[in-house]
Amino acid sequence: MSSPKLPPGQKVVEHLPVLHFDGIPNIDISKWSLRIFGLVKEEVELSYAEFMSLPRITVNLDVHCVTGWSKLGLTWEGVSTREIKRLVHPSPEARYVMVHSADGYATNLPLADFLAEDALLAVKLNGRPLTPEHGFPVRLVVPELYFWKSAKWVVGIEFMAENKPGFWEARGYHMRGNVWREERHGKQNL
Ligand SMILES: Nc1nc2c(c(=O)[nH]1)N[C@H]1C(S)=C(S)[C@@H](COP(=O)(O)O)O[C@H]1N2
Ligand SMILES: [Mo]
Repeated sequence: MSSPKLPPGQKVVEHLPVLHFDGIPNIDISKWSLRIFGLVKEEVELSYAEFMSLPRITVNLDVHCVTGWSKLGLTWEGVSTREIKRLVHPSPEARYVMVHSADGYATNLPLADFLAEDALLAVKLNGRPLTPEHGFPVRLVVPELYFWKSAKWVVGIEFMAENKPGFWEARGYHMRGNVWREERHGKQNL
């Protein structure tokens, strides 16, 4: 039996929509940096050149927006989140991650989901550099969780002991957001 491709309550779309809560932030690559901080042995701040010199992986991942659309079969290239873990050595107490974005967005996820085998900080989509509307220069992409967890325009990754709600989680979305369990909304958030 092959595993289902489409999570419950989702419809396939032909083209990847563009969705964000506010505008596309203006990012000057000479000033951009990725700060990895919180419960880590070594805090790190990477320049664009430093980030782009990290080893990369290429994965095929479907994306599923909580509003009901799914785009199947996207190819993403970027830095594995496991590479980020190797860089900073999170402390054993770290169990959650908050991802911070240049547009003021943030989203929280369990460390185990952040470190899923195919999870990555993507710099390319379908062989081309990310466009500004899809998160240039760097966006998170995590499998199995609704696409709101895949923050665009990432500038910070914070390792935490306690779970905290991000932008949508504070507005009623689920703290985990697993697509197969249909974890769309959470009552338990705050
Ligand atoms: N920084 C940031 N990341 C974000 C969002 C946002 O508003 N700001 N929206 C999320 C939501 S709800 C979705 S569905 C996807 C959309 O990504 P796309 O525009 O590349 O399709 O980005 C996610 N990441
Ligand atoms: Mo979404």
